[in-house]
Amino acid sequence: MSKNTQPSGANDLDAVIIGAGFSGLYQLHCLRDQLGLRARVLEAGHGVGGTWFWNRYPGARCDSESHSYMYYFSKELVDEWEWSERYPQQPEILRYLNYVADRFALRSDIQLNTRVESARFEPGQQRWIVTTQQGDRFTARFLITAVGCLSSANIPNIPGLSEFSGKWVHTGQWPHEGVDFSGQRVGVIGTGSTGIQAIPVIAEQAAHLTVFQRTANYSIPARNAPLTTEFKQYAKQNSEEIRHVMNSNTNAHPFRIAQRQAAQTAAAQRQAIYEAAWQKGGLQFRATFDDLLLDEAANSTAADFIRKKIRATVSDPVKADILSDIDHPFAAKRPPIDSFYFETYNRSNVDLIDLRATPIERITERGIQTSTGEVVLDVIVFATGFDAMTGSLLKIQIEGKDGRTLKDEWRSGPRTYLGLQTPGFPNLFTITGPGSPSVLCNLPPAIEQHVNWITACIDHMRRHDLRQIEASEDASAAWVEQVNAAANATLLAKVKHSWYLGANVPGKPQVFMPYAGGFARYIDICNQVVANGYKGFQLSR
Ligand code: N01
Repeated sequence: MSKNTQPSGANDLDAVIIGAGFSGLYQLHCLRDQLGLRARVLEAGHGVGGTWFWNRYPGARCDSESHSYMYYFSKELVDEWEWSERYPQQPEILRYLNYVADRFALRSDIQLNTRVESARFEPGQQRWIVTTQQGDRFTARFLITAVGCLSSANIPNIPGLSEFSGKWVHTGQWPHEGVDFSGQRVGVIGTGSTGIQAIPVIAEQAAHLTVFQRTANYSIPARNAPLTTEFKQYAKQNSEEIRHVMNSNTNAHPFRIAQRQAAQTAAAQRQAIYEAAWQKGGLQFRATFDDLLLDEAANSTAADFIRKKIRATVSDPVKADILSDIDHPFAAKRPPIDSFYFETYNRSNVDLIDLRATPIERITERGIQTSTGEVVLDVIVFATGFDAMTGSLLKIQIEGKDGRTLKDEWRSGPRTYLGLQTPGFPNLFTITGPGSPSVLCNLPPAIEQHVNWITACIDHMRRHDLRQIEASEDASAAWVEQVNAAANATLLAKVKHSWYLGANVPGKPQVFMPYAGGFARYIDICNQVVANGYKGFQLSR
């Protein structure tokens, strides 16, 4: 970077970036190609792609619409790339990210098969010392984590798993050679977004599928379809407007939340609005009214509508009861969208077990033992989610300026300023970290905003000959309060068993992690911080 960093060897860099997914690729491009810094991405996988490199389960597809699930920083890239479907499948997104890596010649500065083990800030040198499992050692002025919010697999500790004689897999660590379900008796544990995508596809391949459901879930039909030529043209010709819409609303999706209230709308009209949104499909259902996440009565109008749809779709009344007995407000947990999920329960080869009534007792050599009997299985699929937002960060031993580790600092929950920095950890930036809108958003725009902010900050430091930036304790404490207040103003905080709160991982502190005040407001706050001389950060030479 500047004259005062003076790299002395190949492994002495201006910046180390951990992870080669959407975040890491763009951060490398910005630091290397815009600022001219010596930056390297360290990536554990043997390919780029992050989430989309690992999550190869059948039916893996993005819930954001393809024309919004992409980078917008380069108009040429927007014009060159063509998506085939309304929601892109995992292989297509992986192809896109590989295309980006080639298009911007990023590979020469990405080191694959390299898992970062530890990072320690050396206050005397004002540099990070980064070591990897493979035995490399790097030093860098800046350390930027781009490890993803949903990348640390949560495999529940069910007794007996090691005795199971069949095959078991977690959806987030899917074997690259695939899993052949033909002729197999398969059990899927989990009915979150992932399970809801995988179950219909596995049901078509397997001899028999048993779904183990702990918590019933809402889902809206995705209505996936090939994109028309007209739509592809529209998306390219209106890319600036689409980008503007994403950056000026709550969830960074390419549609606006309707400015009307379900609670104030006549029942027949409300029904017609929900029906139209159901037919249109996708996450836009959540945007039909602007009080759905604020008012329980308003929310229950949407929840009741979906429950009736489930009952109308599933022909077996017992299964319909189990699937529609949902214990939380609609969209207060991340709302899934699906392709023929509820219809799948009408297949003769699909059973559903309600774990609330008949919990899993253990895994046996032959299958899964619930309180009422043993289900014999050849394959168990864990669609059981992730140690979200903090899991992948805390697997790395990150030690700040006073020798305190991030794990210690976050013992009672993540404490950040804007999700970007933590006091005590100078020059460490986290892309879409806890305390930022992150998982409540369509992620690529949230990633671009964070990367742009970090890049501009580093550029500012370089131009002013500053070597160190650190979030202040006061600013972080105030921000944590704002994050809590934003969540408490919505129904999101009312759900006790949600991964937004860390409740899905035993022993994890239960703190609402993402910033729920909206993406547009968050952008505004970040911009204000810069306009006020990086207020809340301590910058020093
Ligand atoms: O994980 P989840 P996911 N015994 O945590 C159940 C993103 N995503 O992988 O609700 C029995 O939501 C658990 O039950 P319960 C998206 O943001 C994006 O599905 O805890 N069951 C639940 O049913 C999403 O929200 C895309 O009672 C157990 C399920 O497993 C996030 O990833 C696609 C259990 C876990 O659901 C995570 O979704 C897919 C146990 N011991 C996912 N432990 C895109 O399109 C857990 N469960 C971009």
